[in-house]
Amino acid sequence: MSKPTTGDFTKTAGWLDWFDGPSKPAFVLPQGAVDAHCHVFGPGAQFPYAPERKYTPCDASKAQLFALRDHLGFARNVIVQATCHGADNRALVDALIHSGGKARGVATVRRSVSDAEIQAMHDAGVRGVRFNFVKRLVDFTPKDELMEIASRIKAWGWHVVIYFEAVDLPELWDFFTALPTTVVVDHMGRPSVDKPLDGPEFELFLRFMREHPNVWSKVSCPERLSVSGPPALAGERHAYRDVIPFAKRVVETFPDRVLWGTDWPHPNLKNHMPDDGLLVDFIPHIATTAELQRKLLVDNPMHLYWPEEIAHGTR
Ligand code: 0GY
Repeated sequence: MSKPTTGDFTKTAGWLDWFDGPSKPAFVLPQGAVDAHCHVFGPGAQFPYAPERKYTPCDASKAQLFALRDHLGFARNVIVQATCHGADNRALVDALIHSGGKARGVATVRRSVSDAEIQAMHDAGVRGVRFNFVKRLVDFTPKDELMEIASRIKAWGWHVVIYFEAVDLPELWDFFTALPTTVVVDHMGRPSVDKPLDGPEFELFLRFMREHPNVWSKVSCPERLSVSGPPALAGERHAYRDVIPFAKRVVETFPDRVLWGTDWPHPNLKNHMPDDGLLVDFIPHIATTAELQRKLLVDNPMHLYWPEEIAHGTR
């Protein structure tokens, strides 16, 4: 997978470029594996970034994403709208349409979205909306607007993806537990992995999942959550070790409600850019049996994003 040196590739100061030439993972993904959290950005000249964005990403095109998918051994992608594109889902929809059915999406919409626009996004492959509560990424949206959106998209069989920081879960609990759809949490609700695994913060997240069977979690983004960081030695493949007990606990406690994704191209990371091959090698540390791996990477994402293929046995 190589980057264009001209054309749609723009490097932006203050934001790290994504990792070029990711390694080939040692872990062989199960057949039909889904990268259930990744993004496309721009190209900005064709799909401009949102004026209200809090960061400007590097362009990361659909062709580059699909090349990474093939390189790592994934069969499909779930492309998630990131805040830098606001509620303008054109880059996402363009990628879905050109994926040959191998990508589905999660959009961001406002209250003003029309039923015809929702239908057009559905036809392109959108299956959910994302509500982002991370304060460094977005301005506040009133909860009544979000609840209205959730109630509307439910009619299309879509779900809601939520992104928040662990410290904000108590305040958001009542809103989250009132959502009328399946609810998918990004990156385990961003636990502080330097706090105890059995401490009150992570226990609250586990309780959130335990008491609400409609809540799922992505056990993704060790590179964002880790305090210990990437491998210190070149060639070492065991990275982000401090995140393992947290992700493993979620996978083993809720094996039928977990998803995994690369988060490529890792927007808004300022300290280091992960090698996507190393991220794939993180998976067998958190899903330690072939059965858990198949649920995490194939069965669960297929259930949520391509249910018709399971129903018709076309997989
Ligand atoms: C992620 C994480 C981040 C960014 C966004 O929508 C976004 O801009 O989600 C982040 O900065 O933590 O999932 O891509």
